[in-house]
Amino acid sequence: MQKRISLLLAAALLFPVLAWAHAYKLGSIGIEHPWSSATPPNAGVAGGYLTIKNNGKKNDVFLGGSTTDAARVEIHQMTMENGVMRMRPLANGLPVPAGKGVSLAPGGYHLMFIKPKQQWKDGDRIPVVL
Ligand SMILES: [Cu+2]
Repeated sequence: MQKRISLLLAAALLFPVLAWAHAYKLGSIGIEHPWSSATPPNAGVAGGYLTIKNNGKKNDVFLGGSTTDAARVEIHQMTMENGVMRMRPLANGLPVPAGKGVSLAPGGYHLMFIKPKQQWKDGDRIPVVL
């Protein structure tokens, strides 16, 4: 059973300063398949996933986002340490090299929504500004 919540991405053009180091390159950045898993009641966090494509000629950095449905949004990296899955925030953002794509997916990089304001149910749509 896979429950998926779509993330409604606000037009990045309206909020370039919040997300992209190089706002003038927004035209070359593509966002694909944003989604989140459903949460149990009173969940402390929720994961968000998407693919970012940089079709430009310059490297870029994904710096994060915001949403009205959680306290804040972090970019996390999942790693194995001594057989235990751990995750930590990426303090300097996630590099998106020129001509390449980066996927945020379960088990790897992901958006971490801290303190969702209500339970996220299958079919919900969560607005996120990147
Ligand atoms: Cu996380």
